Amino acid sequence: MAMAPGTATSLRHALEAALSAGHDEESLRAAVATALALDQKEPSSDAVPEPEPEAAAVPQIIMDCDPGGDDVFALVWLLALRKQGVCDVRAVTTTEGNVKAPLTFAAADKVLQLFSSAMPGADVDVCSQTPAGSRHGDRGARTVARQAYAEAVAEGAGGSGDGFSDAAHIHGCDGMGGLSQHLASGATRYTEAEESYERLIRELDQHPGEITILATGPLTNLADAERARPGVLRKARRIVIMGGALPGTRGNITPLAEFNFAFDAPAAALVMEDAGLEDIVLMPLDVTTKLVCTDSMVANSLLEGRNVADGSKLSVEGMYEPTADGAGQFLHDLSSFMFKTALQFKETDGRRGFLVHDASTILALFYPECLQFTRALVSVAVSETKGRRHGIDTNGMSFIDRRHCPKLEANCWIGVEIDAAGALSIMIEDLKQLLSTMPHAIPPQPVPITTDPGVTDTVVATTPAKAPLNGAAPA
Ligand SMILES: [Ca+2]
Repeated sequence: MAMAPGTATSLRHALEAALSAGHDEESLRAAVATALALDQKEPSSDAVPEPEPEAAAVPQIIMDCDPGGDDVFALVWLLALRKQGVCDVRAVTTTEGNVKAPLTFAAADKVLQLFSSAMPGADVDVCSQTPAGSRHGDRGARTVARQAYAEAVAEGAGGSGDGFSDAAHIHGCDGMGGLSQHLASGATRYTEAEESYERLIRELDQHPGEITILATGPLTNLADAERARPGVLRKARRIVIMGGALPGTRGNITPLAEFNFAFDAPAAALVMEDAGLEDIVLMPLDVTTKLVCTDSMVANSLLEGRNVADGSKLSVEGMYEPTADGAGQFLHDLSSFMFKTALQFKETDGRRGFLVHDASTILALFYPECLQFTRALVSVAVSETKGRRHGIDTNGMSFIDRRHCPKLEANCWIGVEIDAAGALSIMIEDLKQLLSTMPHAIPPQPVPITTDPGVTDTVVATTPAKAPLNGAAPA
């Protein structure tokens, strides 16, 4: 590195002064050192400042989700990576899926509140989805529709209990095993939050080529964005989707279809086929059903030393607090709930664990070395849902052409093999690190907390909803 002019001048003066005074070598060294130190403290005005190193660009992420126990784990993992500084989370856009839209909004919002103490001042917006009939109306009409829908959902309307209209039998009536009643809400209500698909459009329009979308629910919001603004999805830097099942892999809502694709098959078909995307990263059941997060991983690794039993560390008010123990307790209790339903629906080969399907999207983005991919054109069948007569139900079925003939088109990189043990150990370690960064106690300061009594506080699920007759087990 070239020496700054001021430094050379100071050194010369120091050397000349020391030599003229007849100093010995030690004194000479001291004089030079003093000159250098002075020079560092008082750089010459004509010194050229070195440019600040540019911050490395990290993925700018929007998570589109329908929490959902495994969505919750994926979201918390994402927060852990944000805490590590390897990504930014611009928003969470919620969609109807595992449970109704007011409940997926509440679940995402409450989880973000719980972990907010890990990232003070870095709030993440949660966006909500208006019922389809009013989704494209004016703001007033949407608010009215959302309010009415939230009240109806709070009263238990909308679920058929057949495993097709939602997946509350797996995830609990509130999407998180009835635990939401013990979690504080943020300041924004379901009725007031930004519309999910409009947030997607806004971000993609304002930051073309920069946004990565992790989609872990039905693709309704992505499809709505594309319908409202054709071509907008092509502005995404990357779209990673948990969905589908390749031919030969059994579905989890029908023998042929995966839940996210079947729940809104027209949306899945639009995103996969009609939007003109060429590099979707798709994580189908072929790999996600290998991600069994076990009791041992949670109890012995993630929560090592925390000594939590079900609900043992709730506050005196019966709430999970935004502390390391409170968040650890929540993850423990959510896992315990998911273990039970996973066993009930025979998802884990008898192991006490649950499938973290949605965490596969985090894996694909940040730890692709745990995966092997194939390239193909994925199509999605759209047909009239035939419910339990599933022997002929192809709705939401995804398929690829495996014949050895030239392929002129492709739209996906599809995860086909996974190092599940490696993937799960990484997830657990990242989650553990996040917990370790959280405070051990709440500082005594007023925290603006509101609740949404019409939605979140009246919906209490301590047991799974009515079991579906088809044995469906969606993500
Ligand atoms: Ca999901």
